[in-house]
Amino acid sequence: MGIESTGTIVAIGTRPGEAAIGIVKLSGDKSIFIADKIFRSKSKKKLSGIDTYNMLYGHIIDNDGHTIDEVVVTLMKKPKSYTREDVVEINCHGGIIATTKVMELCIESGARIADPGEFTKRAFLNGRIDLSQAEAVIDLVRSKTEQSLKIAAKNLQGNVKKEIKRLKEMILNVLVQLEASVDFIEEDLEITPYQKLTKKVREIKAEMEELISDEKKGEIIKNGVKAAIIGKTNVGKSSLLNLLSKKEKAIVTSIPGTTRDAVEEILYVEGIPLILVDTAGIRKTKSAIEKIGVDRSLKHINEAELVLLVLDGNRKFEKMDLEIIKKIERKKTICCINKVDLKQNLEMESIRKYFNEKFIIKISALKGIGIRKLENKIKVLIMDNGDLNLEEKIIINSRHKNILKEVSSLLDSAEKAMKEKMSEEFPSYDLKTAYGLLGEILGETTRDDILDKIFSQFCIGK
Ligand SMILES: Nc1nc2c(ncn2[C@@H]2O[C@H](COP(=O)(O)OP(=O)(O)OP(=O)(O)O)[C@@H](O)[C@H]2O)c(=O)[nH]1
Ligand SMILES: [Mg+2]
Repeated sequence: MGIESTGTIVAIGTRPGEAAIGIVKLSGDKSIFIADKIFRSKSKKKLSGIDTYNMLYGHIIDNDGHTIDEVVVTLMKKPKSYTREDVVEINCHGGIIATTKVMELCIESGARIADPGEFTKRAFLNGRIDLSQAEAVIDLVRSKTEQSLKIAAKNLQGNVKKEIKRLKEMILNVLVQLEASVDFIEEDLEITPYQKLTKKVREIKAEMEELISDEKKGEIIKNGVKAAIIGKTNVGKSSLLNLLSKKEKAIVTSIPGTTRDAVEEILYVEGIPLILVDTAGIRKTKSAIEKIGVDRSLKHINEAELVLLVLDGNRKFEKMDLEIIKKIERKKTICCINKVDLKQNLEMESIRKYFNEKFIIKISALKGIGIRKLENKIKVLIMDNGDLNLEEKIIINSRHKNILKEVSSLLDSAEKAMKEKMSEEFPSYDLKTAYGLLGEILGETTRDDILDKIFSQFCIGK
């Protein structure tokens, strides 16, 4: 795709298919000219003759003079438009034929079809937004929860941009002082204000560490967490999946070994997207099919970040329960004692040895008992006790995080150089590199292939 973007581009900005309206967007120098060629307004006005942010009502006419659609056309003149170029939006009646036909007419009149994300790319190349804001556009489009939408909206407003600029400023400040000290006291390094500057570097690093640690929460909100429901057969795993997802997704029967294949469902627990898999009950079996299912359960345990272990409160603690517990030793686990509506025969003392009391809870998947509590525990465990409220925080993405990690180790190196009283070129070099790296977050110094990768994630017409 190359990083420049030239010519006048056109795309259908709405989803193809039956809908109330469909929008064809034009951006570039010839937008107004092209639109005027194919559009006849009721009032006989031309787009070239009206002010920006005005609309005209009329018809799109093809080369043979046939009416293609009845439309409303909006004009947004440069530089106050999405791309900072002349933009024309043609609101057609929804439906794939009308919009496609209008787009084809635009192409015949000199536009070219836009690459995915090319409108946003132009907004970036023309300096209206920085790279973190362009990334926020993708996040906004893809948001599946209210929280992730809020994060994306804030980043689109420049939350990340402002913060990174501030950090850059702070590094620059240290650099300036470092270089100033060189000019004045060439021989006597002892007088260089290393101590003061080391402290500043550490402060900058601490701020970055906070951004890095909050990133994980943002990632969870955006992409969800993999969780697996596991346990021996017939304990109520599928019943629990159905209850949490409020659907009759998995088959429930009183026959042990009902679930053979893993059943996956995406659901939201207190705003956290959970990719929850119900697995085949683990037991020793001679059935070849069930064996495969059990193997898959073990694989899901490995992949899951969170495990919901289900035990049957009505049955005694068995060797198989213990074997399963051993397999999940290092996993974040909530131990769900199911079937509390029945007589309890499970020896609680054998369970308490393995789990934190806080994460043992009694439920009934059949009657819906203890589910609110379970949902709350899931949230607490996933968020490391932290609050899910990310409104006050700046949430960066994983690309930003990787850059910040590099920057952070450069700051370490600068700090070390100063502590060891090395000559100032050394810390200065580290800090300059760090400064440049931060520019990659904003798109100032980002390599073309990375830019291309980011913009290619967009849908066409954005
Ligand atoms: N009384 C009572 N019965 C339950 C409860 N939860 C599940 N059951 C019953 O236990 C039986 C097994 O439930 P499932 O959800 O199929 O159990 P499972 O763990 O998925 O079983 P497999 O797929 O065979 O491993 C069914 O008859 C359920 O109705 C509960 O809380 N109380
Ligand atoms: Mg099942």
